[in-house]
Amino acid sequence: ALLVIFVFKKQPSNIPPIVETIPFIGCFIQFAKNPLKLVRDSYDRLGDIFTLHLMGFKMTFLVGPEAQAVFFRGTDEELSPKEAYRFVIPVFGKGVVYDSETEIMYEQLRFVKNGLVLSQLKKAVGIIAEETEKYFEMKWGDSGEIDLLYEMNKLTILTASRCLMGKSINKSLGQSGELADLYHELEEGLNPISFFFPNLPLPSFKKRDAARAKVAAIFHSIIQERRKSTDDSVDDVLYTLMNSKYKDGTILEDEQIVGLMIGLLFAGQHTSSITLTYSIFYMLNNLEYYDEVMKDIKDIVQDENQGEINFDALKRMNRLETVIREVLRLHPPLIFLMRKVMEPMEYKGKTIQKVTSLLFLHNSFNPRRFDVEDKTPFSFIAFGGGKHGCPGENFGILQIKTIWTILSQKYNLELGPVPPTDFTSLVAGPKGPCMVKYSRKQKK
Ligand code: X2N
Repeated sequence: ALLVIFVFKKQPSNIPPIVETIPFIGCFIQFAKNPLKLVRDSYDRLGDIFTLHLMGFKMTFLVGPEAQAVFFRGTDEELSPKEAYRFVIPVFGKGVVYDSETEIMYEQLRFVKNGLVLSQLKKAVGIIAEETEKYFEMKWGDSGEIDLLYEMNKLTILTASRCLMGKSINKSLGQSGELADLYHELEEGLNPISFFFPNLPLPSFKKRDAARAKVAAIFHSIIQERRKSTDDSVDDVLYTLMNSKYKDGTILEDEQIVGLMIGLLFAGQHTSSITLTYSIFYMLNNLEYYDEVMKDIKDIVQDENQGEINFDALKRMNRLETVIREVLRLHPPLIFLMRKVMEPMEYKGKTIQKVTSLLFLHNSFNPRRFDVEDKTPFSFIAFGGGKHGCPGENFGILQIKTIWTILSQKYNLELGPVPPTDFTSLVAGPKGPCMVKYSRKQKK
């Protein structure tokens, strides 16, 4: 049994707090077990704005479209993402993403967006399809049993890194997966503990720093090679970054490009592989949607495009898109988006102080909800919103659509019920292993 101590601290604000807590730790234990349940229970009791005490932090939660609007409409001066996400700096690097002046951060965001414009996405589909085809032919064969999450993670490392850095990355990834292993060690540093204690001398942090140095060396050499290369057919995200200029006319430092690459590779990999895995589980546990998706693949890809997968065909696969969005609504890989409150803000007569977060509420699986457009602002926030809205949204969805279109035409799958969520990692995904049996479909 848990010892519950009642503490009545002087509250710095007039937002209802959870009072039955252990000093300092607060309700961290319930939070660590199932953060969404704790927040949902608190929402039922206290409404759409409340404060939880966690490990010495006081976190105010904003729940639902109305409350979330405050979050997304706040300026960087009022609600700082930089201050809330400091713990990613040792992994991504100094001077990039959330560790740069607000102006510079927005310019870097613009460079990333330029690397993911429509013309680039159209090319990305071809690259993702090529890597995916190769992967299944080399690794899966005719039949077997695999951990789907693990496999999709391996595959999205390949596809995302090819789209970011072109073929130059294959050498490093090919060498007995050296980069993949290094990358894994690097990411061990991005755990929930590091969020609460960014400066704790954990053993994994030494590994993290060593791994970052090695990953950086590999990326630096790719940049150097690219500079010397006479091949002018390359134009991936790396190319865009190398040719971007800040407003003052300067270009990105190599160290900044390396940091952005590490951040983007992380962003493009875990969120996608988790969402892809959950989407597959939902489709095969709700065959009515599986059938609809497969009919679209037959009509659009096989009949109209003679089996070729391209951007326009994928764009028209609406049911697959609504399945993915519904999975994201039910299982957002990023369960909290955070800001540090720099200046107290008002919501419904309540003063918001300290850190603010927000999340999603569970419901039943119904992709058809997206058949009618919901015009409520900030009702779907798997990709965030406002000025910091995810620049990778289209890329991520395309990546999932491409991989599923190829996988589902090749194989029949056999799997169990939808797995519960593992909240012990920073990006929340299905509890593994997610064992799946596959066998090659007979060619008709
Ligand atoms: C008691 C461990 O401690 O078992 F990546 F360029 C790249 C998301 C920040 C989530 C913080 C949960 C704490 C569980 C503790 C880029 C694609 C981004 C965007 C359980 C036993 C990164 C911290 C999660 C606290 C919940 C950071 C990502 N698009 N990717 N058990 O977002 O965007 C990027 C952006 C965050 C959190 C927590 C536990 C740009 C334990 C042990 C203990 N959370 N959480 N991205 N817990 N335990 C990203 C946003 C940015």
